[in-house]
Amino acid sequence: MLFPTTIAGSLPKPEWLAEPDKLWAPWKSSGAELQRAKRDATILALKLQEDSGVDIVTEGEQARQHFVHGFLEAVEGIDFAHKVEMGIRNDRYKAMVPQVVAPLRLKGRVHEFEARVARAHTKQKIKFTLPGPMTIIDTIADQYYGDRVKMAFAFAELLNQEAKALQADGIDMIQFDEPAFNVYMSEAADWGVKALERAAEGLTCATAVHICYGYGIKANTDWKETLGAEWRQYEQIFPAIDASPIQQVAIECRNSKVPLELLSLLPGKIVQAGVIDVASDAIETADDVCATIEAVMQHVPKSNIVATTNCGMAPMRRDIAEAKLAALGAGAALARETFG
Ligand code: MET
Repeated sequence: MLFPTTIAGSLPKPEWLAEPDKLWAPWKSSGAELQRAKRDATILALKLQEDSGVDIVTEGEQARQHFVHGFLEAVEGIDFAHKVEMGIRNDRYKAMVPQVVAPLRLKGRVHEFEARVARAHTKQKIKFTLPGPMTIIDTIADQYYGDRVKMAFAFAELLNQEAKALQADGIDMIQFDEPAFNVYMSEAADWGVKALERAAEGLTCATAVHICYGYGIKANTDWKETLGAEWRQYEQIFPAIDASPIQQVAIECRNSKVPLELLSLLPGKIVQAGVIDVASDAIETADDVCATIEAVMQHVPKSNIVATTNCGMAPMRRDIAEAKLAALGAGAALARETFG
């Protein structure tokens, strides 16, 4: 089937699970009650995607507070009690981040609960997202390794363990989120892609990397204002990614200043093209989505195009996110009809 659909990963959480309309939303309950709420929200996220015509569904990242820290919480060797302020993504935001203080090890499984809930409640293909090694080390302080690359590879090993376990849980695609690639382009090409390959080593399920310009939060929209008329960050990293065994690349296209001809630097990849803007509350029409797909088709063979969202919808209003999901499904269906 042409133009299968998926999402970057996260959906907003229901207000009975976490405080609405924000990133890092505090949970509304704890213990067994929180666990039940996470399960219910996961099932709801699957249902909303299925009903909207999303083909490769996710668990909506309902069981984690943040796309990076959801993983870190399961890692031993990190001191969460003494957070320090750090400028992250090249000082785009100040964040209070935990510190690595000892050798890194997984305490156990990270996402087994929600992966199993998801597998039990949908017959569709499931994509599961994990933060990429470079993005992780840009979101945590180091008091132990003394070397960014060494620490990234230590995390890559842990990611690999969890990714293999997710595959065994029945997950069909693992996507590593690497927004940091768009900030540290030469490091990304130099060692970031290799760390990603380590994280994906030995996987037999589909693999993807998501590289975006961030959530629709103010720090990001302000940053985008400084990037000029043409965003060419992808140009520096795509050749290294195209040469890697990672099979799919998720990028942003809708309302983006990325020149789409850069996609021709990925001749060997499936392109998950962002056709839904997460930085605007305006709901795309099916025609908008179809037009973005048509623009991508000028540079990517149509059989290699998957339609997705530019980034996660975690901080968005729920009604808007749901309308955008529906637009994604309807727009891809229209594109199939028009270009099939
Ligand atoms: N998988 C993450 C999400 O969908 C991607 C975040 S990249 C800033 O929220």
